[in-house]
Amino acid sequence: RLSYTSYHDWPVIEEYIDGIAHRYPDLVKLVNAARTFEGRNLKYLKISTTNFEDASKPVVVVDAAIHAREWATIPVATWAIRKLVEDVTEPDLLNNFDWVIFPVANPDGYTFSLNTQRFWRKTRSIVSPNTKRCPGVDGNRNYDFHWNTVGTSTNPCAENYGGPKAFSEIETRIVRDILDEHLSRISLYLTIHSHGSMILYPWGHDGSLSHHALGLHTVGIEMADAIHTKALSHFPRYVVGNAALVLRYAASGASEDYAHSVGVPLSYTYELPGGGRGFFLDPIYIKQVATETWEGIVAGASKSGILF
Ligand code: 0X9
Ligand code: ZN
Repeated sequence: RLSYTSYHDWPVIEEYIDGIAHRYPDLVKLVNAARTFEGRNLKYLKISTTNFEDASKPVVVVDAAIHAREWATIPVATWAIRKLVEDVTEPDLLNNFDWVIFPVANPDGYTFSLNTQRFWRKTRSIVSPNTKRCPGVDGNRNYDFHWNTVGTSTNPCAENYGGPKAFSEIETRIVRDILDEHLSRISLYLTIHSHGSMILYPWGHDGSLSHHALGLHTVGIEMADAIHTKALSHFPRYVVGNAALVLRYAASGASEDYAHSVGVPLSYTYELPGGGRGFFLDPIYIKQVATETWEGIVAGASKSGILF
């Protein structure tokens, strides 16, 4: 079992993911999707009480830690695995949905943030000889939806460098492929970020609303309410709304916009609560944030099933 009192490095999390797949072969399928620039495995779990490949149920897709420094997003994803596999308290949610959980979308960046530069955000790829000095691409500017148009940079040294082209990064291509593989039945896509206590929905590149805005907002509120029932007053209450409007900046090439653009009806960015020091959530709050966020995921999945 993984502890929720400290942050773990990638090898520990990788072992946990492998161990779950090994111990629950009837429920969990490990997908070793690809290798990163630095040679780590990009791995995610397919969780299904029947056969995932029957394609009979709606799918909920959750990814975390595409941004390296957003450490607290990883325990949120592994907690979801725990509640679906090890300690099932919502059997309906497990039975009625298939789940894809991708707990560390950017293990190279996460490792660099843990060991070398706490506030590292991007991947670690060297995309051309002239990016050797400034490696890495902002995964959340690398998706192919209005790519490289707003809130993004063409300077490889910038924090929000969108990459030499859309989907230049293996990390974002894997998420693209997950979405593509199950598109017709993905009822909910959540990408977990930190921080800010926000639930954000499309369109984040220009602040306009999609035709699904009513559903997006309604389910967003339901998720925030569910989190609130378990939340500590220590953290601010979640704000729900359009990504560009709530954040007060537009940014293109983000995954929640992309997922929605290809047809996922309910697609959100979660910005988890932050500690007093911004991206650093005090480890004493890891378990709290993991359990309260799970309530949001539960609410979102249930509602997505009704609407689907
Ligand atoms: O800017 C981002 O990539 C996200 N915030 S973060 O602080 N985690 O970097 C927000 C993305 C919001 N979504 C869109 N702009 N579509
Ligand atoms: Zn982020």
